[in-house]
Formats: sequence, structure tokens, C-alpha cells
Amino acid sequence: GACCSYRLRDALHPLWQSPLTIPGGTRQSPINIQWRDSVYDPFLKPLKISYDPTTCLHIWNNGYSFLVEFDDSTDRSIIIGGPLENQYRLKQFHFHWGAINDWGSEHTVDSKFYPAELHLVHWNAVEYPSFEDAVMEGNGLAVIGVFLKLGARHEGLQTLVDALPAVRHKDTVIEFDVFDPSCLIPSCPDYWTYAGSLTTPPLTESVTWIIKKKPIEVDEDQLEAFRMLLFTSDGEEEKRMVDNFRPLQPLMNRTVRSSFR
Ligand code: 1SD
Ligand code: ZN
Repeated sequence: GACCSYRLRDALHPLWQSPLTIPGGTRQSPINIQWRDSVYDPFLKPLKISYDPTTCLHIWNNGYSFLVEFDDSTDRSIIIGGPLENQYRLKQFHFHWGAINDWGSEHTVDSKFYPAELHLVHWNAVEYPSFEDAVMEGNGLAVIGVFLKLGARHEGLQTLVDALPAVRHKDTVIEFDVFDPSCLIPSCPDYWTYAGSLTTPPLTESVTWIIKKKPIEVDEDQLEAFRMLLFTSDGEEEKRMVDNFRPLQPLMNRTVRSSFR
């Protein structure tokens, strides 16, 4: 079942040769978002997203997901507002997905998994000199999470899907120099926010998570294109890139706030 498939993945995937948990961790991710337990915060601002499509650089299969990376040397692609004190710069986005549609997202809502989840990773360039420095700080990163559900084909995502065969193997990179990822973010302003961590090593507790309430729709063919990617390099025995999500972590002493009633 789902349990065994990700246990196996955790045990075997090279990325996870490092520890699965952080000793003494108190704000680990992902979590189950229990809708009824989230607290409406009237002081939360709307999230403002301003991306410059020409800051998009390339797509990279890093052996765990595919990363669409951006030029983050200036403030041309940023988010501001929401729960954030500063503006945060877009560094990359990537997805997590399942072998089948019954699971694949990292976060869950009322214990329901979606087939995939998008993460747009931003860092606090106002307070820290580099992404690597920001990763070590409690307010260093801001990640927007968007759930993907099965439905109509997503035209914005399709540009990306068309490029995936070129990065099928681990450690392949292709140029991908104009893309505006705001087309992947639902226009509904509602979100949940909580203090958490990266979901891959180093698992540092540096992330302000902003999870959009409304999912985007993608079709079966688009999810299948994700599942054609490989964890493995050219020449190795092929292992499909699927179930690349971390198991749920305890909420502990945290409150999930919502921007909506
Ligand atoms: O899974 C990503 C990982 O690929 C890497 O991008 C890391 C930091 O850049 O972030 C994690 S996650 O916590 O955004 N899932
Ligand atoms: Zn992620």
C-alpha cells in the first residue's frame, strides 16, 4: 500500500541516505491541514505575486524531482504580502507526485491526498546574502504550495510537460528561458499558512508555508508525463520517478492560520 511504497522509497533513494528526521525538530513539514482546526487571521494580507518570465533559466532533473530554476540575482521575480514581513525572491519550482492518483501530494487537507503538489521556493534576499544562508534561518524561505487535482488539461502546464522528455534522466538539464509560473497558481486568494521545514534533506526549519486552498486541474496525460521521468541516470537500471514525497510530520505545538473564513 501507500505506506510501504514510500517507506521503500525513503530507504532506497540516495537523497534519503541522510537522516529521515531532525532530532528535536518542532516544525517539520509536510503536515495534514485539518480545516476545522485552522484559525482565521483577519490580519493576514493578500499574497502578491510578481514574476518576470524572462528570469526563467532551465529545467533540471535532480534525481528526486524536476526543478525549473530562475535567475535570483535581482528582485525581478518576487512575492510579497500574505504572512510575509519582507519580499521573497523566486529561486525554483518543482513538484511531488504519486505512482497513481490516490496519493502524491506532501500536504493533505482533512487527511485527503491530492495526486500531486507544486512548490514554488522563494528566499529572503532582504535579510540574507544568499539562498544557502537563507536555508539556515527561521524566516529564510517562503514556499507556495499548490495542489494538483485530476480534471481538465492545464494549458500553462503543458508547455512544461512538452519539455520533460528531454530531462528524463537524472542530472540532465535543458534551457527553458521564458515561463511565467503564475499561470500555475489559482486566482482564488485563499490560503493556509504555517511555520515548517524543507521536506527534503537538510530538512531545515526555515520555511513559511503558504498553501493555496484551491487546487489547479491537470489531466491524466500530464500526470503520466511526470511519471515517465526517471530517478536514475543514463546507463543505470531505470527507476521511474514516482512517490517523491515525504511522509506527514506531527503538527506539535503549531497553529495553521487561514486567510479566509
Ligand atoms: O524538494 C525540494 C528540494 O528539491 C529542494 O529544492 C529544497 C530546497 O531547494 O526544497 C525542497 S522542498 O522543501 O521545497 N520540498
Ligand atoms: Zn517540494
